[in-house]
Amino acid sequence: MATRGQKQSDEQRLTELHDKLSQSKRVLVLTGAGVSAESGIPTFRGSTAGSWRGFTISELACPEAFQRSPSQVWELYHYRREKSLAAKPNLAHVAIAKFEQFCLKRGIDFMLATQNIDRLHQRAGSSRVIELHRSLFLVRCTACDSVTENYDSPICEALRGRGDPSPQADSTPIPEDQLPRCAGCSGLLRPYVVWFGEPLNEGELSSVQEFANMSDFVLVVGTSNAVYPAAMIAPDARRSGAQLAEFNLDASCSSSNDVSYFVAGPCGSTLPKALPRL
Ligand code: BV8
Ligand code: ZN
Repeated sequence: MATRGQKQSDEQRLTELHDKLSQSKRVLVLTGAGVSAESGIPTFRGSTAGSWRGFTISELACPEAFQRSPSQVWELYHYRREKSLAAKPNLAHVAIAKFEQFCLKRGIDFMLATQNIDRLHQRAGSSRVIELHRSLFLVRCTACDSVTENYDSPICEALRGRGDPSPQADSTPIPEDQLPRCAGCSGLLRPYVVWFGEPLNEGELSSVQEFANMSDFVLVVGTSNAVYPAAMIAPDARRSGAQLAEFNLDASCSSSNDVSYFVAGPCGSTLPKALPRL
């Protein structure tokens, strides 16, 4: 437990960070699953991790799993789509959106890059979000490759009531012709997220890397920094001269051993204190 003296110095550090951010010229915010944890969306790793039928995320978020069982993979993504649609942005998403407005007004270059696929940043009012792993609300046809946005709930009738995360849930495969299909060619649709083993959008990734490497500050929020290439962004920026400020429940997840500010605690409480707003 923090002593009174330590609490005071934590507050002083937050004030110092707040002041430095208002005087910055360029700031990148990089977020991960922890930023949505207080909206009720489970993380993948750490103490707030959820589990879907006992699988790890990398066992199902890959092309091989979709090939083996499109029904199982669609159940997982249907479950996550419905969970995200029902969730509300929390105080951390709002603090980041307000900080963007502050930066815009003050002429500070600002970029938000997220590993999340839930679209909660956009719903909190962030205007330009780089979605490194794309989105739960994009689908791609496996036959004609067309990509479309899709917010249908459920995405198809056969998935209604399916996707229960418990290992005892009904996992009878849904026939492929009843899974989400392309409106143009009737081909099987897939969730258009970046799966393990698939490349990120090269242009977007390099624009984030370039921005990070020229930033005064990179704020690393709610990520275990375990997934590449996103995990390299903060340490590379540090080597290029950016200061890192990290917001996480747990210091052991640090993105670099050279973090200027480590802010421990739920980011819905810590970010509103650290980020300037108008
Ligand atoms: C690729 C979308 C190349 C899908 C996801 C180098 C070294 C080692 C391995 C690799 C490497 N390079 C590539 C790899 C392989 C692999 C990889 O990184 N593996 C890891 C596991 C070792 N990477 C890839 O395959 C990538 N592709 O490199 O392609 C290529 C090039 C050319 C041609 C072909 C291929 C693609 C990776 C993308 C995977 N897709 N997401 C989906 O979600 O279904 S990643 C997955 O992890 C999640 O979805 C999420 O987006 C991502 C990152 O996780 P985090 O966001 O950090 O979340 P996590 O749960 O881990 O942590 C949460 C944190 O929050 C915790 O620290 C917790 O303490 C904290 N927290 C909790 N609550 C709070 C909080 N903090 C503050 N406040 C709170 N309230
Ligand atoms: Zn098609």
